[in-house]
Amino acid sequence: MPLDLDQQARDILKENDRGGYTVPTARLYPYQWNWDSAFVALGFATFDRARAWQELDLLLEGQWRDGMIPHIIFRRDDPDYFPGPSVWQAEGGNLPSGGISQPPVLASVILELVQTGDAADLERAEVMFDAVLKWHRWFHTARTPKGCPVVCTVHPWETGRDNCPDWELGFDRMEVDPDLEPYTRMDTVHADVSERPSKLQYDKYVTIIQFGRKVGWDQTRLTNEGPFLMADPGIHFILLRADRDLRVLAQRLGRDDAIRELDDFIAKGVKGTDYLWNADLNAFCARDVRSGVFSQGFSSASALPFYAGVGTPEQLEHTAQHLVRIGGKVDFLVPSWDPDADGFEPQRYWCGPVWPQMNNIISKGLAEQGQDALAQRVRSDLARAIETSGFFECFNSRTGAGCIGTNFSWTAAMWLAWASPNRKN
Ligand code: 9WN
Repeated sequence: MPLDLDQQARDILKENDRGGYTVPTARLYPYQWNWDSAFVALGFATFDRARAWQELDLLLEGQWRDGMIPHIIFRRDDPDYFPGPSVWQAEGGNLPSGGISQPPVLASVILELVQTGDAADLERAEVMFDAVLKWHRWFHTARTPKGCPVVCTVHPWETGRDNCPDWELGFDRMEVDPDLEPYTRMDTVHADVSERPSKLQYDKYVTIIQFGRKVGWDQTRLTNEGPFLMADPGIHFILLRADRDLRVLAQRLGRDDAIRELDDFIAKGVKGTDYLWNADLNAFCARDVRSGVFSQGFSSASALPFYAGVGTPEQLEHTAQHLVRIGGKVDFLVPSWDPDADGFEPQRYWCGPVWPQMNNIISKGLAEQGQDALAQRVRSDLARAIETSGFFECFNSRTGAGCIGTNFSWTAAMWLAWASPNRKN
């Protein structure tokens, strides 16, 4: 059976190929998404390395002049998705795009391709280095409000964890724009409404877009004056890991000129980590920046300090204990939200399902830090969910049933690159 699944996974990536870039799934997400594409490149690399690099080339085509790599690149207008290019009206680069970014896994993916490849891979990485460094600099400047010790986020979509209950804190502080333009959601045409975010959440997502438009997508203004400002352990830990990986790449490439700047980014990330430590819960949690209030649940992003190589021995021990506790409550680790916290729903988008790409980076970090049993469980739980249900976008953490998008690119990629028993990691 696994061999058959390997073939299915390769077929999904090829079917979702739109000529050099891959859509996450047909209809529901008909464009190129930022962190999806990075994970997808790892899947392609298992059978077509040239295609893997092409995916990343096309992602970089969407980079803005200020350095941001947007969360979506719109190469055409597709009526299947809301909000499309005419709603965003964000033109900071050469292609129409979303006006926000997404978790910066790109540098880590590039390093992985280099470490598993040869001189040709290093050459491809060299061409991309400056663009990626510019993106990291953008996070450390445009998304770092004055006086704040960590990089922040202005929109739940930027975190990639759209309707995780973490973001209710930021949403509670904001009003829906009284001049909200009428809109028609398309996600609920393609997916079950019980698995998607609510109407009020969509109204607030669109309110932030309207603010972005009002300030002409000036990213510093969006950060400092926008309606939503939270710190996300996901972006924080992923960026810290990516800064470290970019530094390793700089050394491989002899780019000594970039080392000091990367060291500063890494030092800032390490120092800022305690800002996200919620001592009431003994966990790294999202935090509303303007009020200082912490979110009160362990999300899948709370499990990433291992991946970032940061945290005290006590903080890491508490984090591992949370995973053990949660592992006793669900059949499939790692749910996107804490089963013991308010708002847990094992089938509703980021309120409780298991996400393939999150399991990958969580498990990678756990394995690197000697947490072998947990790392193995996180990997085999995802493999079991895929074997049980197929290549869904995410999976109900209690039953393993597939949720939302089918024939999903990052699920296929994570199977090929990591979770398949045929894969020797
Ligand atoms: C908004 C594509 C993306 C993922 C995100 C996931 C979902 C979009 C949406 O789909 O977000 O960016 O419309 O729901 O939450 O992580 O990148 O797969």
